[in-house]
Amino acid sequence: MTSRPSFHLHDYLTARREIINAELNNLLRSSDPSRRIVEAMRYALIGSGKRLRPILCIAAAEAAGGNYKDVLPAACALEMIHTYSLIHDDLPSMDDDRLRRGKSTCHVAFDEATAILAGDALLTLAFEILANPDDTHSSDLEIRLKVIRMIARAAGYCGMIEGQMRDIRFEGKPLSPDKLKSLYALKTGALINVAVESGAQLAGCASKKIVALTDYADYIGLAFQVADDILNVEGDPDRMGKAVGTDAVRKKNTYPALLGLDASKALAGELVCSALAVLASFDYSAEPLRMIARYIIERKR
Ligand code: GRG
Repeated sequence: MTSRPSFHLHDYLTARREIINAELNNLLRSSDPSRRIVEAMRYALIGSGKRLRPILCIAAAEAAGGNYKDVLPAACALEMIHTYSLIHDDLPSMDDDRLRRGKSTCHVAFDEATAILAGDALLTLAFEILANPDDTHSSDLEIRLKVIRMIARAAGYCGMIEGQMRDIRFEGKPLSPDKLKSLYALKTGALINVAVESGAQLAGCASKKIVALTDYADYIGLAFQVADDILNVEGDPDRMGKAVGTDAVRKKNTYPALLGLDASKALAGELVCSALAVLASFDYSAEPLRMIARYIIERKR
């Protein structure tokens, strides 16, 4: 009898990050690096990000029987969209943060106008990559079109942007747990969900499995945000590469503010258990997704 190979999340994350970072570099290489806009895009994109969304896209493709090569451009496009959202979120007109990914935020390192344009440029480049006709890996055009639309909706005014709008509008005004949950489903959950679904779709996953994978993504998306709220209270700013304690200062609606720290930690644990339960019918190929679910609430950054 052959025994199952043991799975090491750290090695998996390191290997996938290397592939993603190399491809992100490659995708920006064609642009003249001395141009100020390219310099700002590269500054924000290349560095110490966890690459969670592209890794989820790849892990979902693998769980669906596909290969990382099938989804690498889409995975990189998702990281560009995520990075754009961080650049804009850090702007003086939004959260006015000075530290991100262990270094000065883009508008501090460059200037506000350049940071706005770098965010815009990463967002549009993401869709240029998704629609690239020379990408021979994911050949089914109907699926690619569906994925492009899904990603646009998740990032746009019915997804992440609406979540950010609510976050700003409700700052300092108490929200019910249900309203906070739907705000987070939009602000953070939508992009995490579409990372998983696009990976599965591009790998040709059967629709029944896609339902399970998107349920998994909903659970871990919320768990990720609850963990982020907890880290904002008790995380180590040096390890996280960004300021902590900022949510309380801004009177943001968060799970620790609403439920307290202990109940928030319990909730994060329950969400991960639910995420694992919906993957019960998946074989060993879903092991990365299972381990990532656990990592999401155990991480220190
Ligand atoms: C400005 C359109 C627009 C949207 C902003 C996602 C978002 C909406 C803002 C980010 C601010 C924030 C702290 C959100 C909470 C969760 C989150 C998305 C954290 C950052 O993501 P990580 O931890 O970051 O995956 P890295 O740097 O590892 O990629």
